[in-house]
Amino acid sequence: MKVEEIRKDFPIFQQQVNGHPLVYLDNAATTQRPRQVVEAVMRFYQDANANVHRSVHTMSYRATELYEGARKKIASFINASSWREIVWVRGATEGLNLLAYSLGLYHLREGDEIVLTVMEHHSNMVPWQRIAQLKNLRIVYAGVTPEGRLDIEDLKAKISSRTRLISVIHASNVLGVVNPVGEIAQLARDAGAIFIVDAAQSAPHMPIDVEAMGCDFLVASGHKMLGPTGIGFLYGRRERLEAMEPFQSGGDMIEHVTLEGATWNELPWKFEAGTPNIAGAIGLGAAVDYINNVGLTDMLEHEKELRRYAVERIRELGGVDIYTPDGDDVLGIVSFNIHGIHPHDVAGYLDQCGIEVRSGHHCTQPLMECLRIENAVRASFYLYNTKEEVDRLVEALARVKKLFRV
Ligand code: C6P
Repeated sequence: MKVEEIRKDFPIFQQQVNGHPLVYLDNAATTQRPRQVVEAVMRFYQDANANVHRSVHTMSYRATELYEGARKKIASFINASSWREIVWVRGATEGLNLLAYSLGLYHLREGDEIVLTVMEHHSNMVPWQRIAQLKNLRIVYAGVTPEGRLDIEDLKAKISSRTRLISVIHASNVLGVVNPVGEIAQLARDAGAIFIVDAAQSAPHMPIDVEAMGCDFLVASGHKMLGPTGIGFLYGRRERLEAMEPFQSGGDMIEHVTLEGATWNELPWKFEAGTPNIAGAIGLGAAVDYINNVGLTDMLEHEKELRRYAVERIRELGGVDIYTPDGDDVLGIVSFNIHGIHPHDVAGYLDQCGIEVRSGHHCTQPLMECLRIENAVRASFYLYNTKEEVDRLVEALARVKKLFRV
């Protein structure tokens, strides 16, 4: 991959932070945007701005074409069988809330069980907990193995005749491990359960094929894959979406309204109430074009190589706990702690060196509890990162160890 060429598309890397060239290693939180994405959003506002679906004028047709065109790009990006299976949402969080409420309120009954894992992001835990309270459902959690992988045997043991739904993180935002979703899809089918995949951390980094995976639903966030904030997508198998009630209600999601009630629009608009994030969807379409041009397979190899290199060099420092397991099933994420230094102090020092990483619980407090920690430092890589940047990270870590005398 021509990383130096790629970096030229990202104006943000031309700046200095705290007197140093910016090293951006917080890509699991949000990625940077190439100028192609920024320009697509700008072009929409400058040349084609209007509301979608509502008006018969030329500008509205133009906006609608761009907006719906972006949806088709997402459908092909994840190999959905139809663009009608792609619902625009604000991000993975809204996608999971949509599912928790639309499925939970109408399709789950008292005593039904939901299987999650302890490595879920809070977004795939808290909405289910709230629905479980409302509807008297039971949530059971599959654990992680000591080396930091999903305990698949435990997951199998947690599936029972009462299991109605299984929802699983595809790639952990802390451990970087990719879960065997194909195998879990088969377990869900055997149990007659709905299967949901949280692809917030996988869709930006590895090819996704929802047909081959066999999931019923999948969610992802645009801002973690070079796209704008406030836009993401929910994939849903057509017959599942057809059978579901809407989440939010208002304009555009209806077919006909009387004073007594309403009927619903066709898919996918049944789930898109109100004026959507038109510019965001168009920007995400441009982001997908950019990723396709570079090639996800090459990106994945590059990011895994950076992770391998970073783990090796961080390990050499000594006095470090690394939570990310080794293996080819691990994406470009390294989570660690330096003995005797609080992760926020590490991240604060790195920031002084122009190096941006995340520290904290990463919205995975139950996973942190399993790891017997409260917080960790996390470096997460993307296509524009380099080995030289990893070197700068490791050199700064060595300095912070000296500074704290550990
Ligand atoms: N993780 C991180 O730093 P939103 O905020 O809706 O775009 O994505 C939520 C979400 C859902 N699932 C997973 C696996 C995630 O990693 C995230 C977001 C960020 O790890 C922010 S907490």
